[in-house]
Amino acid sequence: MRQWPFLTVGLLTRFAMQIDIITIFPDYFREAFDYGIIRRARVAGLVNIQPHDLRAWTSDKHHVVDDRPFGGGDGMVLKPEPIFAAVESLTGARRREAIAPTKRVALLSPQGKRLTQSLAAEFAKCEQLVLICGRYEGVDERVADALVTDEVSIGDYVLSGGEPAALVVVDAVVRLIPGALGSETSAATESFSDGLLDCPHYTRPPDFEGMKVPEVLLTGNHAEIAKWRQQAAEEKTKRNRPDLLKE
Ligand code: 6GU
Repeated sequence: MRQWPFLTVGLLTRFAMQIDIITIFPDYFREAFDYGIIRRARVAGLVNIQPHDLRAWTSDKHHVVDDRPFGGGDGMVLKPEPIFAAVESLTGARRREAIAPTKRVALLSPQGKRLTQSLAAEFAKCEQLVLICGRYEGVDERVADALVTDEVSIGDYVLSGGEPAALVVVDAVVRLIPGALGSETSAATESFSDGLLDCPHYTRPPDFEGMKVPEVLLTGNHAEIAKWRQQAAEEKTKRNRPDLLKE
């Protein structure tokens, strides 16, 4: 019988997914993957998540990872050499064209394409995902130009570094690995999988300080409940995310 890292989930046999995070703050991630679905997926052997200190790939005495920008300006820019060396040692490739099609190398930066549920689903299919955490001031553009397969942003706001974005990507991806969620249906019924936000949910008590749970949910009429949920999801989407309804 094949042992780890092969896994059989349902009828499929696959590798444990490898996620490597290149960062100047590896300690930032110390406990981040020890909770909930991510912990469960790790314990089940579905995924191995490893933060790496970028400074390990420097060759100078002071482990310098950044330098002043050509052309002047504020802030420091992450140097290309340690990042190319890190990606080469983790993937075997130091150019985008040489990265195996089963692998993705993503630079996290506010200049990236937006993370979406469909990009997360693509990442969840690969055998290795390498996340490079940029700094707010910048990363030498040759990384985006020649090394990575994807440049990814998590939204239109500025973070001081890619580390919180890496947490977001890992969470969105790991829960889509087959076997990571308790029931395989739950990923298909939540927000964005059908282009709408999720419907509202209620639990006991049926009357909380005068705020009542919609009557239909208490009836046990599953056809009516399904109709209500679809309509409530549409209304909520229209109210909070009208952009999702415009095609
Ligand atoms: Cl991936 N990095 C930074 N620094 N800021 C961001 C971001 C990433 N996504 C949105 N804002």
